Amino acid sequence: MKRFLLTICLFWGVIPLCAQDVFAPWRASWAKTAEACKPELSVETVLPSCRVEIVPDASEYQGYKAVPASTPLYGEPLEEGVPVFYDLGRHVTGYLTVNFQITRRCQDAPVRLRLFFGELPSEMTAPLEPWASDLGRGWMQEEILTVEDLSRPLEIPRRLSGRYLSIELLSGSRGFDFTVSEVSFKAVSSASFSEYAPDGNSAGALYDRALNTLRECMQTVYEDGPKRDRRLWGIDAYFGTLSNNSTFKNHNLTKRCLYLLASLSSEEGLLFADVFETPSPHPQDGNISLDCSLFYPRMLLEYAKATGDVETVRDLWPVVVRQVEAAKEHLTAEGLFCPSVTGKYSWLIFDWNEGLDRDVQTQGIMIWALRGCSQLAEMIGERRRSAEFDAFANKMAKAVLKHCYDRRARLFVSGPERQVSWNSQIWMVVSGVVSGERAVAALESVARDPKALTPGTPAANHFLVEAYLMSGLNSKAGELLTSYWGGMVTDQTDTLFEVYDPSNDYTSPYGSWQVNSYCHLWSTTPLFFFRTATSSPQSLRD
Ligand code: RAM
Repeated sequence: MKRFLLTICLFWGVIPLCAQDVFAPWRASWAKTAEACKPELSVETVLPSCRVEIVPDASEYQGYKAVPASTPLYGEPLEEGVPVFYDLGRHVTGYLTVNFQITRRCQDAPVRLRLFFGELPSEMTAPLEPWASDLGRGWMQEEILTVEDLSRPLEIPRRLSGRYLSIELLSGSRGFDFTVSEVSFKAVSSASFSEYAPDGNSAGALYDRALNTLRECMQTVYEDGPKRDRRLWGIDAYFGTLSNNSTFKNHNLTKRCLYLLASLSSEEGLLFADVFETPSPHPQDGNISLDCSLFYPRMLLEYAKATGDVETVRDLWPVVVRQVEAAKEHLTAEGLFCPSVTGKYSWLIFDWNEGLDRDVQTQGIMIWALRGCSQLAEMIGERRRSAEFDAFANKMAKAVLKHCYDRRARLFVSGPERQVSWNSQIWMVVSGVVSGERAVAALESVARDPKALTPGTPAANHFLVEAYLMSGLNSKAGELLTSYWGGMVTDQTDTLFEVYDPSNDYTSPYGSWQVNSYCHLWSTTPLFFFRTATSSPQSLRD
């Protein structure tokens, strides 16, 4: 209670906001709680299901597939320049060990090997040079090494994530031959490997892939993608919370992430968009994003709704209030988001969508966050604060309806160019600015506009499903889950992707599809929709 009173003092003027570190009274305790919530990782040994050949097939995603090889799993002597490929049978994250066996004479020279670990068949044969991405080539799971003693297990220290392995002899010796005698992989996750094993759930393959993806991303934090970026992002953790609440219910993982983000916030009390756990917890400095920080109250709300843990809401209340108060500095007096007031934020993150005008979207995200803050305030008995949050949300809703709603076209337009985008309509529905017939009209009007910018990521499409469900357009929600997420279901992968464009297998915000993550947390929320929609009066399946 003392902490809570201190909060009241801090945020209502008794402790001056000009303090060096606004969260100094709580930061150490938040870090301690985050550490105390660190989960143990389950470990499962996975052996390859078979040797495979990577063959072109225009009918497959990105034009390649892995087909079982006629050769035995082990025993064939490695030939220089001829890689051998293994399929581990499913996407795994963890640590690889390879054992070798001399098949002719004895080792008389060190050998140079190239190991490559990938998520898709196409990754296994695609050239890495010239490197085309603006992200580091280091993300590619390629290990070039010299082995002096093939009698010892080769343990790769780097954590790997994917499904396919290639082993290539770059340089051997005429004096002897050797083969791979065993490949084994220690898969790790903070989610159980047995619970919720693919059960042919009525949603079938999509549900199973979403579950596999979630399990892979649930490490000692919610990782956005276990191959890349391998770290805690505020936005992705929100989606992970929804999916985890609907499946594994490892609520301590969510709690850890909430406390870790809080403990690593800036001295001005702003949340960083992403944080690292190692070598010791630290934020990606310089990466503070207004829209990302507004997902935090909603993540806390989903955690609190699932657990009833009001104490944590109270403990993290200063973080919630600070994010919203700071965002308010970017509004006009009328309550309209004004991006020109960049201030403390480095960028707006939501949705990889070239050319998207984010004014209306950010207005919606903030109203959505405020509505969440109002519910959190109710939970901790702060009725006056709850009413204040709602009143401010109403003010912002009134302002965006006044300035950005095109009554003739019956949809919202964003920015000085009055841009029409799906994202603007989605966020005006999700935030409750429009509902009922007006919400349906906005979603149907934008669908009729061929020039309207479409959602850029599964994260944005998640909110389109939400908008459809909130507008009673359940069959459209079901169609979108089936067509968009269903489009990621291939028999060459068993996870869901960071980026997916039904019209272009090679789309990438990074300049190279090879560095895309094909196992990404924000794509797992069919797990949430299948669980919650079936409990709603109108199921996704109606
Ligand atoms: C990339 C990843 C990550 C996302 C950020 C905004 O780094 O897709 O998951 O949260 O962008």
